[in-house]
Amino acid sequence: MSSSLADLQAIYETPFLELIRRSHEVHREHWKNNDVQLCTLLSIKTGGCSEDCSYCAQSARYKTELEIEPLMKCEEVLPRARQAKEKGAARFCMGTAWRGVKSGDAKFNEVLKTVREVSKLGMEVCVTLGLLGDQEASQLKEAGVTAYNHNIDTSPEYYPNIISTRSFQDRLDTIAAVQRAGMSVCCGGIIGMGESITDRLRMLEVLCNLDPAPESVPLNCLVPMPGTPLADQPQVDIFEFVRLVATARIVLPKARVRLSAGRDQLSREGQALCFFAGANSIHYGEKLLTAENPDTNEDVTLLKELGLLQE
Ligand code: SAM
Ligand code: DTB
Ligand code: SF4
Repeated sequence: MSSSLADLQAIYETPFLELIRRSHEVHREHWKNNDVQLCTLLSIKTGGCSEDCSYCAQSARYKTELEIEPLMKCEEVLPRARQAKEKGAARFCMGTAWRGVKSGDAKFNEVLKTVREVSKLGMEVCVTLGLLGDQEASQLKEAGVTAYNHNIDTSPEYYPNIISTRSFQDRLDTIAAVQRAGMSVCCGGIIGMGESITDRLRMLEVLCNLDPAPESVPLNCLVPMPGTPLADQPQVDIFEFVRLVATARIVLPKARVRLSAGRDQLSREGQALCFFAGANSIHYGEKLLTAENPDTNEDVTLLKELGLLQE
């Protein structure tokens, strides 16, 4: 559904209970089985990244507490993917601290090998490797990637305050290459970086005007990482977050709306409100890429109590 900024503002500003009533209705209409998908993340190349994303602990430009690790080999990744599946993950997403990938590069070839093996396990396979072009996208698709995660992060207007080494347009170009190769697009952003509500809605405007709309929309609350320029940002207000989830659900009815980073700062009640408003996926595992994530037992308990665990 393509929507203008004015449409999005009108939705977002609806009285709170009316907004979540409406988004819940949209949700039930499009998602008959009302479940929450579990997606496990694994950082297969951690730290030492050339880019300057001001939220990221993995950028080599900031003095963060992170230890740099080399690219994990296929044999090291596979047991982690199997374990994720055994614990109930329906999707496995592998991330690298890279600007992007180039066809023919030995490290990219290693990732392709890993994808070929992981895709045999029967989960949805997602990767997030940074910028890519048509050739790289086709190779990933052929290896068995089902979805490519590449976030626009924020509004086009606020973006230059956050990243200088890759443009907003670079991101749109990568998303277009992913679409041409026939992979699903997982694309969302981060809130809590000092942006305005209008910026958040502009971000949703860009997302819901992608054609086709993204299959998955991760909504991250900034995890303020020590040493990064955004280390001291205050926590996002829960009602602002729920409003954004509800607005996303209404304008992107068929997308999986994912509660991504920052969920360990949300209460159980806060998460339940997000699920009611239309969120239907979480990252599941002890860690996100490098940051903390809620304990898996607590997540399972919560989802069971709410009757939302995927069969
Ligand atoms: N290097 C690749 C890239 O930037 O496209 C892939 C990995 S990158 C870590 C994936 C996404 O994680 C970023 O686009 C951003 O939206 C999110 N992210 C990274 N650090 C975060 C943080 N501290 N808080 C919230 N989200 C974060
Ligand atoms: C997304 O939007 N969020 C996930 C996933 N896609 C790859 C990553 C969140 C990273 C949070 C910070 C960290 O773990 O370093
Ligand atoms: Fe590198 Fe990705 Fe982190 Fe940016 S978000 S610094 S590209 S790992």
